[in-house]
Amino acid sequence: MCIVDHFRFVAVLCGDENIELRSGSTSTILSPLYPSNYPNMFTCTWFVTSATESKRPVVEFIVFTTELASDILHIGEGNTFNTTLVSLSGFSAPKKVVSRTVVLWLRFESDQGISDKGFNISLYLVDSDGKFRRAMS
Ligand SMILES: [Ca+2]
Repeated sequence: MCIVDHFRFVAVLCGDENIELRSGSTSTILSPLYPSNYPNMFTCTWFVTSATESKRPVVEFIVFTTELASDILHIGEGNTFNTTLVSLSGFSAPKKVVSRTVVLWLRFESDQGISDKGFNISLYLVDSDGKFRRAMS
């Protein structure tokens, strides 16, 4: 979500967003200002929760492109930022990340300088098998 006013000042609203997924439904996460380049010095967080105890959130990457090693998307499990599953930058996103728990979080942090398009991510639920998977295809 973004707001552009008459003075070409751009305020980006993102972060502290909670997404509850239900079985059979999908949701989308876009980097701020997508498909334009994301802003510098920016942090966005999302918590994705499965509404069904037996199912786990899946993050599927449609587009991922950020400044390598500088603008990083962290994905982890649980209600805090303690458990990180993957930290992604550049073009090296896996196809999917499957959570082991009902809550998955994403945190994107951009530094100053070079920006890029960012990401377009699809979210949905799968049956739980208790394993973290990082599918490459
Ligand atoms: Ca950057």
